[in-house]
Amino acid sequence: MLIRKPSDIRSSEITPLRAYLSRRAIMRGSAGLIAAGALGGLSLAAPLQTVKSDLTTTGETLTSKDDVTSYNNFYEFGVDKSDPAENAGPLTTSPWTVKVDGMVAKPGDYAFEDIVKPHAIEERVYRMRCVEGWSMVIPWNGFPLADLLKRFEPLSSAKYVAFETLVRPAEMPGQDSSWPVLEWPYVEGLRLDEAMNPLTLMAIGLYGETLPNQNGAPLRLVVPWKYGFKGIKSIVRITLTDTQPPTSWNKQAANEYGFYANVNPQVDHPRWSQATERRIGESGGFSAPRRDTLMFNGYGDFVASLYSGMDLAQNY
Ligand SMILES: Nc1nc2c(c(=O)[nH]1)N[C@H]1C(S)=C(S)[C@@H](COP(=O)(O)O)O[C@H]1N2
Ligand SMILES: [Mo]
Repeated sequence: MLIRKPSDIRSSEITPLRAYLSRRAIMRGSAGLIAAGALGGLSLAAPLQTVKSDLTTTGETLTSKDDVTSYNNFYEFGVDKSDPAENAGPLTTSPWTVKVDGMVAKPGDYAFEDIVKPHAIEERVYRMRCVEGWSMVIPWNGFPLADLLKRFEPLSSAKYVAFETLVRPAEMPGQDSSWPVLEWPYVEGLRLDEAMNPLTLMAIGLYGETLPNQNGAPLRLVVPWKYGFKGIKSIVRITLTDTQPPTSWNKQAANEYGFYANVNPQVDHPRWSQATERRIGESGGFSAPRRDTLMFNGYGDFVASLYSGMDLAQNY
């Protein structure tokens, strides 16, 4: 198996989304399963056809693909930054079904292919800020969550969106651990207006290829003005509800991780300052000068109005 970098692939060879989706369908056939097995648990990274987006962040140096795919938080695969890249390869991501339920006119079990098919896949560069104090700049590929939710026709009573990650201990060794840090499934949520904000992305890829498993294949949330833990990976359920949903890190330590989790350099974590951050991959490594963290991670023009009148020290 020859592995080529995306830069080696001529644009004429880039698989249009429809061809990629049908290839996924073929992979589900028995011949495909044998072929997948022959790859020894390597996940299938397919090039994506993408369109430019006005909402992309400019003027930032991209974090290398190597750092984006090898320095991860995905506790279902272990708690060390290297665990997801080491352990997530064998995760089966096809077939993949997302249950949509709660306060929607069109609930159902939707195949990943049907979730994605109607949407143009955008390239959106976003700054990403982990609550632990490091940051990256990642070229995501995906589509606005708003466009997806509208297809399910939320009822006027719906006020929040809840998300759940897959539970599959046989393929997720962190869920099999005798000392789990978190309760499974990993759960997250957004207020409906946050979910409908144009910046909120359903990502299916990065760097122009389908998501590596360690980054949350086949689909995950990306909310660039919030701490990284809001960006729930490998989503299998989306529920519209009228009550604020529980969230994994809030359940684990409510005084440290709130529901909102907006990036805010003025509100420190109880155990460390949030005023500055370390950009992963910058020369100098851990001793490189830290950058100032920006309010709403620099996306205040788009989202500050969502929180007008709210005390952000109380609603952390
Ligand atoms: N299901 C699930 N989603 C998750 C996590 C996790 O442990 N499990 N970690 C979160 C945290 S803390 C961060 S910083 C981001 C990291 O995303 P990345 O590895 O793609 O950079 O994923 C978030 N989504
Ligand atoms: Mo994080």
